[in-house]
Amino acid sequence: MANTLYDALIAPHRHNDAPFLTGDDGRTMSYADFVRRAAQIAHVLVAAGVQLGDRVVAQVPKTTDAVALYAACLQSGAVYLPLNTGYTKAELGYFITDAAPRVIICDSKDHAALQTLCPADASVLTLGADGQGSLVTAADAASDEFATVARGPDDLAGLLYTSGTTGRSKGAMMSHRNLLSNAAALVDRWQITARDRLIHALPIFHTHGLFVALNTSLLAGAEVRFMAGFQPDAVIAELPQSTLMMGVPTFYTRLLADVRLTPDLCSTMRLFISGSAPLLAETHDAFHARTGHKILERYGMTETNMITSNPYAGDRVAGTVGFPLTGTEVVITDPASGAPLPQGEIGMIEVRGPNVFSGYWNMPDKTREDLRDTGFFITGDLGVADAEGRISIVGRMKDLIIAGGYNIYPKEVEDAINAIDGVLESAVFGVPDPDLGEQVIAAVVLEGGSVLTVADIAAGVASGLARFKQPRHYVVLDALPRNTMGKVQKNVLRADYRP
Ligand code: MCA
Ligand code: AMP
Repeated sequence: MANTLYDALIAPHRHNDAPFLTGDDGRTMSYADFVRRAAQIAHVLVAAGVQLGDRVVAQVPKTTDAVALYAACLQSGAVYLPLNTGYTKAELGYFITDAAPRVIICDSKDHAALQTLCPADASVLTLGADGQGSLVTAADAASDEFATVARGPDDLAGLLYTSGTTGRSKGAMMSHRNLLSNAAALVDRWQITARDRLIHALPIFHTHGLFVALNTSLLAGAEVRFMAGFQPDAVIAELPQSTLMMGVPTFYTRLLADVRLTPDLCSTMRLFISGSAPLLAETHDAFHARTGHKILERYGMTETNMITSNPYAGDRVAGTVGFPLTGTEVVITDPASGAPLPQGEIGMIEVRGPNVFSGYWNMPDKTREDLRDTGFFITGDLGVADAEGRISIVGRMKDLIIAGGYNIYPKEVEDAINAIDGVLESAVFGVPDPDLGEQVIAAVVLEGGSVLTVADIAAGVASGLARFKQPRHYVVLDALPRNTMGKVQKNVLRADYRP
């Protein structure tokens, strides 16, 4: 049966004995083993009741079986829904209610908590960091041949939640076409081949580590050194055996802080890629001076996959995100009217192409707001194109903080703070951080007579929000600065509390 992504990414490796994933324990899963493992897991999903188009939630540690689970979802016609392992039970409850999955796969330690959130017609299976769990046991006993379920280019392959300015996360519906077209454009732009060995230290629950890094490797047949997380020691040990790395800017600033980073260490490396957050020109230049490599910066979003990239062969210009990928159109528009602006003017970045998602799950109104009838998606990022068409991102229309490549929407954090008894209102904003790019600060106004302390507020927030979203500092103010229209002036707060 034809299945767009499975046929392109996984089926061709059925008899490929080349290494695919090598974990921190030094064990390698070959491509052929991977294909067989995916088939075994596909049997487990079907036995658990998964049918065409059913969502499969995965909140699992980074293991090779977690990647096989993604492939198994493709092969069985399910929709893969990965979730950040840092999410609290309150956050998970929202996603599970919204997506109504048939199966939830979680770390063994979270089984009891997830069981209480599990819909009546769904079930929970486990996959732990040690590679053990009920999913593993069942897969070990299953056949390693599975009749691939038919899926076409417009069918859903993934549902990725992305926070929003309204404070409610939205599920971006990614089709087989969206993912395959983008992987193909990136393999072409970055010239990835079966001779590459990728250092993979990103989480696999977001577009960057999942689709950008793994779909391109699968398409090209590249080898992946699969690390549980970003540890400079481990990356430095692997650089001399590798050719490619993809990371967020924090990876590069942390590597630069290590004296072992030298041109010799990087002599087999072909390409360092950065994305998910702005790469400072000073980081780009310092990396070049230290290693001789110009980091290639690219730009993307969950809803669109990758949009632009600096060239592989041409000039990689610091502070710019390069040119639209093949097949993808970018226009810069007037944020108020939506009309295209003359070249050189700053405006809203809008994107159209086979990479752009089909809409938000269960949110037709929000989809209509962000996705025009013409097919252009309104990114919320402000940019400018130079005479050659090279794009630079100069700001954001959306109220968003990016820390270490993770997105934090202030509204969601403000809602959590405002819900605490004794808080009148709050404003959450980002300030520059040398390690994570930005860090989260909260200005809080208490109700008259409230005896709340900062520790009380921090504890109240911790119960509901993942650690990475929690403010690093709180300031208690008598009133928030507002303009004459009554709007909170976050620029004033940012200037006042800049480190
Ligand atoms: C960890 N912490 C963070 C972050 N990461 N806090 C804010 N922002 C973060 N990104 C918390 C930890 O819980 C811990 O809290 C404290 O900060 C210090 O942790 P540390 O050990 O330094 O963190 P780490 O484990 O080294 O992680 C930093 C990291 C990681 C390596 C930068 O966050 C990471 O891998 N980021 C990549 C995110 C990513 O893949 N983004 C792509 C999204 P405590 O001390 O209290 O315990 S996809 C996307 O954006 C689009 C599509 C695109 O274009 O790619
Ligand atoms: P996400 O919602 O996690 O998909 O994050 C997408 C957002 O990350 C984009 O809208 C941008 O604001 C930001 N982003 C991604 N890549 C870059 C980059 N290279 N430079 C600046 N911002 C980026």
